Amino acid sequence: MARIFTQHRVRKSIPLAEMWDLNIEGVDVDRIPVPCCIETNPKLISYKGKAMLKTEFEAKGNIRIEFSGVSHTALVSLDGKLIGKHYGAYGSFDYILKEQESGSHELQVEIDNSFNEEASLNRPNDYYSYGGITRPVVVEKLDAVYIRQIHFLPYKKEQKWCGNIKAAIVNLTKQSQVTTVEVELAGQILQKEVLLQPEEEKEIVFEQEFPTVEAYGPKNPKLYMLNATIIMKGKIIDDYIDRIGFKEVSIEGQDILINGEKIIIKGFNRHEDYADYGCAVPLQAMYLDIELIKNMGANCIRTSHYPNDERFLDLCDENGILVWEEAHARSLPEEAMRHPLFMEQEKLSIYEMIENHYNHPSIFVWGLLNESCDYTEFGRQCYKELIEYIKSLDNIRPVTYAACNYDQEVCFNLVDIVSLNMYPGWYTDKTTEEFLVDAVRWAESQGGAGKPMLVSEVGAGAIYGFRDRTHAKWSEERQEELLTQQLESILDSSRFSGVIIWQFCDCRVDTEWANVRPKTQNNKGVVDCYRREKLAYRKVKEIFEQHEK
Ligand code: ADA
Repeated sequence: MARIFTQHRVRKSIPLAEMWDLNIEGVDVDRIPVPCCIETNPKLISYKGKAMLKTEFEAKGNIRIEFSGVSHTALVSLDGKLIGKHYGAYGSFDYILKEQESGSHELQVEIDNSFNEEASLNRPNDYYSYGGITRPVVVEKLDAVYIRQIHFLPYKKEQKWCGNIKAAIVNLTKQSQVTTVEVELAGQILQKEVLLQPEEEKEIVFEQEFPTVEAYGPKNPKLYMLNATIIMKGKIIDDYIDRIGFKEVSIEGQDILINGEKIIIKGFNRHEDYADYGCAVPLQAMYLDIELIKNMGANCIRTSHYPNDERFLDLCDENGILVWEEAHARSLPEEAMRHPLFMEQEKLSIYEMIENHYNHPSIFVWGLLNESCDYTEFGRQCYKELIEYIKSLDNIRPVTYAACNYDQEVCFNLVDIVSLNMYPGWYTDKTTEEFLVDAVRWAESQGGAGKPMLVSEVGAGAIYGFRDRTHAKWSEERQEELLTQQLESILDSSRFSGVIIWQFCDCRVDTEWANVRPKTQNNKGVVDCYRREKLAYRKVKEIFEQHEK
């Protein structure tokens, strides 16, 4: 996994070139960095279709190839042989290749970012479906046995912190193997002897009290390194390092609690989108985003509308920024949810999100299906099946989704937190106060009675640099004025557990949205796509800091 800390000291990564060959029929571009959106090349700025990327690396024996994100479909071949196909621009996936010949190997990835019948979650939308290997790729050398995954679950027992550690260990050989699994965490060393049958995967579970650790929270994002190793015949042959936090999220009546303390959410929706780099946001830009979001006094980010690059989640962990992470989907009508591939593709996005991001202490809620069909019996069955699937993967964190069908909603009784998107003063003349009264009525009467409520989207558009004394629509003044009214009303309401502004930064949208999106961008950012502050930036900072809790 590409992380911002060292994940392996023993397991070796095989170096990959930063520039790969690129081949698109009829296009005169033959090289590209990885990671990178193909749209970064001016000749490909609006390219939709297939592209072949290729590189070589030296290896032998067992190897693991991991892609943190390929947008949106990847056909992966090694030495001319297809090893897998993956759909989903925002999930990590990997391939294990055993007993490779020693020498140079050719890795080929055919990507496809076109809107097509096999990509149920990518449709012309109010964000852009970029193309390319948009997140890091790693190739690792594996020994006879390796650690596939570690999940860490912190919990309190009689006021003491405890941890449940699940390690998935895989025997890559055709012989049975005796190994020792060792986990070191917060000064404690846990060990178990394990017999693995040929090619067996086994889950090893440790339960342990950690009486001296500090809790993880927004004000004290205390992280601990969890170091797991596989020992065979007295030698460490594999390791897996992760960072964890001792945090519990719970719901008490209408309140969301972190470690037993009520929290008021003051957050931003953030698209992974940066000017000429598209969704392949460089780490430097992620770092800048976190610093700007912290500077405005925010304590939360919603990864609208897909799982994020894990390095960004690492930054959120380090800074105590709470994360609402959501599976990929934006505003799917019933016909899109009836797509024959929808359910399996949405479940894959959910699986990759939770399986790979489970340990991040910053994640306090899982989200899904933003503004989708939650107003018909069919839609309700989809939400129900998918929420049950989320809970089967993580039955601790609460689940929510951002709703906008108001008095038509029929799914509020499926979620732990009722979240609503609203744009008073922008899409409707209704005031924020009127909207909040209605929202509570809709929640109370449609299955959400007594549950915590969040305003998951609120905001207004502004074209960066457009200043206007009349506060005309799209001026920075108008955005500042509307956000002021919206935020003050919501944060003054005791019935809501907080607000998530739409949105942190402007982002590119598909050309089909150009009629309603000046510059073919969603301009509701408080900074533009180059992170240049609009008037609203300082106002949000002032309001969030006034409501410091
Ligand atoms: C919706 C949607 C966002 C964005 C927003 C807007 O709430 O969830 O993705 O499209 O509206 O800007 O109108």
